[in-house]
Amino acid sequence: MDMTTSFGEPAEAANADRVIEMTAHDDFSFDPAQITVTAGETITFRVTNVGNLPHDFTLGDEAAQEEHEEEMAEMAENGEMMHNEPNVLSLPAGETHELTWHFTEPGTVLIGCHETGHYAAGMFATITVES
Ligand SMILES: [Cu+2]
Repeated sequence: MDMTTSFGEPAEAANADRVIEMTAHDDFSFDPAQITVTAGETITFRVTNVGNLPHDFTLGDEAAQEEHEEEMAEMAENGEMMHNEPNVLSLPAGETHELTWHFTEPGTVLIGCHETGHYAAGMFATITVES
């Protein structure tokens, strides 16, 4: 769980200030698609894949999204599985998983799905971190 980034850091679910329920859909969307949090808040995202396709949930700024998109593409080519990263949830069809994150800096953070083609199709949500 050791990961500190410009967009925050992983946190324990027990320390969450609130829970945001989200769904991932086969039309390449997350609901809600716009989320507002406050810098300093710790949020548990409880995410359900309500579709039939696998999806994932990757929290990070634009650079982190692009990096993860490349990693996923390489892994798909090599037939590898995604390893555990504290800012990523793998969401098989029908499953619900949780990720808790402490937001430290004001700015914009994205949630992207990096199954092949999904992010490019617009599968992301935007988190506005207010000061
Ligand atoms: Cu997806």
